[in-house]
Amino acid sequence: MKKAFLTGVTGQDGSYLAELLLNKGYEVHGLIRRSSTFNTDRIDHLYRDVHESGAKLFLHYGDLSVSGQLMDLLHSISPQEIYHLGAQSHVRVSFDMPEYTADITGLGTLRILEAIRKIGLKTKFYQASSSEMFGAAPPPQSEKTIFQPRSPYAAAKVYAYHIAQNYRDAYGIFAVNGILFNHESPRRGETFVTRKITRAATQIKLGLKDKLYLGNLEAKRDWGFAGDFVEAMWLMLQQEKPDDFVIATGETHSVREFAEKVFAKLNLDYNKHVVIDPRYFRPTEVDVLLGDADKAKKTLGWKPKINFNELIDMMVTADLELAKKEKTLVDAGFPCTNSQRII
Ligand code: NAP
Ligand code: G4F
Repeated sequence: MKKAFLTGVTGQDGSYLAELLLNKGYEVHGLIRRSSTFNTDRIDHLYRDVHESGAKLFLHYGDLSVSGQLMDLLHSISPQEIYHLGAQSHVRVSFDMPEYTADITGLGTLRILEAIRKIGLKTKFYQASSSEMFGAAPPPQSEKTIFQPRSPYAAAKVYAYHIAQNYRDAYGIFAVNGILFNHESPRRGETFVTRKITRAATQIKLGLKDKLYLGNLEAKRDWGFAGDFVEAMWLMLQQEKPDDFVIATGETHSVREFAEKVFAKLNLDYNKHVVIDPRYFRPTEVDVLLGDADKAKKTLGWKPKINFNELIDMMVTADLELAKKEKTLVDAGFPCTNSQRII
């Protein structure tokens, strides 16, 4: 039985990847952070009590800032595959917390690579690189495009990308960079723009709120489905040689278009509810991301299964169900706190 170690297992991608690996018969070990509230919602459906026989998902407390403990964990688990997905992953927040972002998103990668090197672990390593690294580079962006990072997050990811390549060249570690364009799902964090829109629009539909405050509506993104994208991660680690791959749908849409489609699907007038709030503008913006995933198609045989409209349908349907549950609570006299959150 193959063993995989995942950082970021409680995140959007970690949950889909854990599902995929468990379905393939892997034993999955995930790094989780201690939190005063539960942070395992996205993987609770996968977890079986370790005291029961047949448990295949094991969770370990740790943090990407603590190298000694990462080393101890990797030494004791000795996984054949490591998927490093953990990061401070929010671009806007990286302007508020640049040092923390550099530490976790940049140096976190180095800490794992150093652990692999020092232990002498024979393992394959996946680095969650990002299309945000392309920044100001004109579209379409491919593996050959020069990075022009536009945020502390992107700069940290560029460091992580290069250090993964360096450890591949210097120490022969099987390290790959998956340069993934934006990917979304009903499990997307609620402060990323797609989910923020589908959550708010469905709550507006049920009368739970009236306004949705957004920043730059003209930015364009190449949005795919997270469930499709984690398959590409796995495929990259099944290759004989380590290499770097762009993963994208090859279509780009503006934030405005995404919001208009969501509101139209719910028979709502977008103009009555969407309000621009400059607090969501970024000091420097990435205007257009559009990926060229030709190399992944040819080498990995990967292509996305869910298109833009299907992604919107999936997210709106799931969030409408969530909003209905919230409405039941509100009607019963319990406050719905979601609309009060700062996102
Ligand atoms: P996400 O939902 O924000 O998940 C991030 C994960 O990292 C969570 O499990 C989080 O734990 C964990 N984490 C954060 N800080 C940590 C720390 N100090 N120590 C240990 N774990 C920590 O992100 P995602 O969308 O799944 O993305 C996965 C990875 O791909 C990230 O590296 C992201 O930067 C990258 N990426 C994402 C996209 C995208 O469109 N989704 C595109 C390209 C690249 P908690 O649950 O406790 O917060
Ligand atoms: O949903 P976003 O916050 O995603 P962003 O910045 O593209 O980053 C995501 O994708 C990257 C891959 O390219 C990942 F590496 C990263 O970890 C993350 O998953 O914002 C998308 C666009 C931006 O241009 C932003 O300015 O939407 C615009 N936007 C407009 N109003 C907003 C809002 N973004 C957010 N989060 N909130 C708003 O109210």
